[in-house]
Amino acid sequence: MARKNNVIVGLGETGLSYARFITARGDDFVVADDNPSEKNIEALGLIRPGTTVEEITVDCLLRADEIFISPGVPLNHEAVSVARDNRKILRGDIQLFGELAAAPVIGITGTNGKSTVARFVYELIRDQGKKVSLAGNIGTPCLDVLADEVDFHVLEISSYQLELATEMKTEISIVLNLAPDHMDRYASEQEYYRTKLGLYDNTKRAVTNRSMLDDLGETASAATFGLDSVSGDNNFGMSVQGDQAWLMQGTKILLSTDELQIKGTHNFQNVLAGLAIGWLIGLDMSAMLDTARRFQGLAHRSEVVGEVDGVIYINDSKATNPGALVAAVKGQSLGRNIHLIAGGDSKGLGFDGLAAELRAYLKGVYLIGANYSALQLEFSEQDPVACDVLEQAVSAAAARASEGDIVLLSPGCASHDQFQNYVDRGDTFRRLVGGLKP
Ligand code: UMA
Ligand code: ADP
Repeated sequence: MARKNNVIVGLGETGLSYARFITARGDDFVVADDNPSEKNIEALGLIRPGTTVEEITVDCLLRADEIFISPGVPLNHEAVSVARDNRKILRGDIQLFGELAAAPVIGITGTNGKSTVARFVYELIRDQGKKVSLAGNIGTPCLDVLADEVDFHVLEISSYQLELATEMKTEISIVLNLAPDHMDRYASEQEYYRTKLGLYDNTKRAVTNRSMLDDLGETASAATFGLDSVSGDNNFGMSVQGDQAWLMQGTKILLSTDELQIKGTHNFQNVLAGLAIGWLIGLDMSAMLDTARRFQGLAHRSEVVGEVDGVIYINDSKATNPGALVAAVKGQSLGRNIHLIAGGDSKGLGFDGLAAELRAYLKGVYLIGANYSALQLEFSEQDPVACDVLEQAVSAAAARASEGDIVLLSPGCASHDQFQNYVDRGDTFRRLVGGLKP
């Protein structure tokens, strides 16, 4: 029988995982990438010495029997579109994983909070002595954990990955929230939302956000979470009285939010979402609450990186869309004034309404990055300080902030215009804060 002609499209982390996966199957492959990095060409050489990388062309893809696509390569890429029109088989790693995984899969998507919830669910399961993997958009490509012998796989799944995972089977699926993002990839917000909601199509048990019920159509909820409190053990929520708030399961108090290390209403929602998943898979509630009390969250998400002269500096570099920025500002304020550093690559998103929504929280606005003129217009009432680079923004905010204020980096934009990625942007902020003199 003739060998299949497998083509891997995109030589990033996913492309390398495809190369390992296909090699382990004993098959051959060709790799195509428009702009491969030296580092990844070297990594590929370790998987299969002597492999060369072609450009992604129509010719290369039409020769393929199966095409393994990386999530960052849009399906309307010229050559990929032609391959689709010619009915070539397009594979995505998440769909493949769903077909082959031996253990139940917990799939986590949504616009914001995916990594935080995925990590939290991983810790909930791990802390109860069970074996669990954590992979997907959070960093480790899912095919790299396929062979792990675990009780559960926790997968963070992006909308890009969901495009080719339309029949992805999961034990539990959650769509945390929906807000505009990635308008450089989707024709409309509706198209982006539909892609995300597709994760519910083939799940055994859906965990849903009570504020999204209008979006859910026929999806039946096995458990829900939200900021109100609703009776029923499968409904996780909150009860607020004055300054005090409690996480609830139905009408039972689980814990006070003061007991948590992670702060902000958005993070309380993330904890509730994780507890709902843990409860559905039968984890012990009291042990889950201990994990919740210990949970530190992830770096670059509302992370306190310093205090200088009574001013607290918070790194929320992972806020790459306006919805995340709003959640971070509201979640962090706790009655303090905020000096917000924002801006970067807007990914085609608009900022309308941001200033009005955040007016009550902001004492200063400092703008960086490619799309700062749109932000400048939006925040014109707050008299924003235009800064070329992050260094200027940190010095300007430090000069104007007084004791008790917060300086928050929550860009609401992607970082690629000035940084390698959000980690580079957050690390730069941390370093600049470290250099401030008391
Ligand atoms: N490439 C092309 N042509 C294109 C686009 C890309 O040839 O038109 C090539 C690039 O030259 C590069 C390669 O594709 O060599 C990169 O592939 P990729 O963008 O799919 O990136 P990976 O390294 O495979 O990482 C991907 C996810 N990246 C994206 O979806 C953009 C990672 O999420 C994920 O951690 C990883 O798979 C493992 O699952 C990152 C991300 O930014 C963190 N995700 C977006 C987000 O969170 O907003 C969706
Ligand atoms: P994702 O993986 O979806 O990008 P993260 O957990 O990495 O999500 O958090 C990214 C940013 O999103 C945070 O820095 C914060 O600004 C914001 N955020 C986190 N959780 C939520 C939430 N539940 N709702 C809205 N915004 C959130």
